[in-house]
Amino acid sequence: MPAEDGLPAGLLREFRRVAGESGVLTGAVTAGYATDWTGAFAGRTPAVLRPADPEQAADLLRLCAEADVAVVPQGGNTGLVGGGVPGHGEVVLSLARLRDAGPVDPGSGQITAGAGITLAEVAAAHPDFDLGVLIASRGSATVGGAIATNAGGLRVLRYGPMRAQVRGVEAVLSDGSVLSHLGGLVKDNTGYDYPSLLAGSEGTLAVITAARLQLVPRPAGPVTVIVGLDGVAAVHSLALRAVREVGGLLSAEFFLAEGLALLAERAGLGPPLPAPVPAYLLLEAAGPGAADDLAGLVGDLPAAVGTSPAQRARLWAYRERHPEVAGFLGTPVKLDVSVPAAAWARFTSEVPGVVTAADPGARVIIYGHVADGNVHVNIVPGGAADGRHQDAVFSYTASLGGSISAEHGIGVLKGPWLGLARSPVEQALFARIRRAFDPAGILNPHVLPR
Ligand code: 2HG
Ligand code: ZN
Repeated sequence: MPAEDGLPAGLLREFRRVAGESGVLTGAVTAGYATDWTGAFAGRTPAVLRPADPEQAADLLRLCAEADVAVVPQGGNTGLVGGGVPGHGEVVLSLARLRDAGPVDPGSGQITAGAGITLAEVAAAHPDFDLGVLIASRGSATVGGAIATNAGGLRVLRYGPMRAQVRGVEAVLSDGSVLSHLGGLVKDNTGYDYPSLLAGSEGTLAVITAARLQLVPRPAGPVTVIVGLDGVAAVHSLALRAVREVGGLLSAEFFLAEGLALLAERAGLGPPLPAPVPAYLLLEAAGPGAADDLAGLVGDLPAAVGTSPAQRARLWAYRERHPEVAGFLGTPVKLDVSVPAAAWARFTSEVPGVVTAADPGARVIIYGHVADGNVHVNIVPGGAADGRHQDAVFSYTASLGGSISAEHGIGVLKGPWLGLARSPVEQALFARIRRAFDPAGILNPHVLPR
């Protein structure tokens, strides 16, 4: 078992020899790396390592492997399942300083970006291109972390999750070797697609130091609309019609009256529509015909439309600020599940009752991504956050054929429930893959089976 409390004598000095004084943090300044932004996961670390280049990252990792010291790789620390927080006294390997980025190649629409570049920076790198993955934390979330967690977000229905944007990676293994496959060829059928395997591996296989990303043409003339509806069944059927009938559809997101009321009360957001309704569907589309397609779809339903950047940002705030809502009331338990389309409306209307049956004092805020079946269940516990909320929501999700993690990963929050999603045979294979990449067993040892 890798050492987690304190460090072997002389190791800090070795870290400083590799990364310099500024590349090794100890003491009070490590606090921000040891807690997540929601406050749900708090740990401590004897050292935060901040390599300035991939070679330093490789040397630091090799030192940790030789000393049998556990490491938690960390990007922008925006994760929601505790997978990037040193909950057991691990060393933190922050990739924030790996910020080299090449130019966007206009021929292929690709960019090579260091792991510490933020998603917002990638999206802004060229006027004609955008990053297909759009998440609310894009100003802090980094390329490395977004790949390692296979981030999803607001445009998955159109462009897929982070895995689908990756054409190649550079990564370091715990033995200090550097894997590099950054050529970006679209057709490259030469064996195992390990970049795809690293996407969603949650820092357990290798540490991503750079990636070759496929960008998408920047959507032209995007139009955003919030439609008011009488419930989640109507939200679902209108979103599915939008997928079929609106050619340039980018997003289909929903939120409910309760979350909106809290945003009004705590964040001062005025109502999006003249009269309140039970459920809201936000649609965004771009390209020729987008405005007409959306108008045809919405018909006489109450709606607010945005075309300018300011109008669209105002409408998006209702949805993008929902992750903050539960935090207004307490320390949230944030669950992100997906269910088959046929079960989506039932799940979404019944899950608050499933939670309150397990914890009568809980508050439940529901919102998320409609077209890919992903519902965010944000819970402010009334009783202890002792796993009862996960038990209730995950069992219900699994009973409907759903997944206990649609986009945030397993981390430490969901580890005990992985058996609801993955068989013993699959989990044993996970452990064997892991040993092949990281025989020392030092990478994020408390996340995923080992
Ligand atoms: C979103 O879709 C994110 O807004 C965050 O996945 C969800 O905070 C959450 O639970
Ligand atoms: Zn989400």
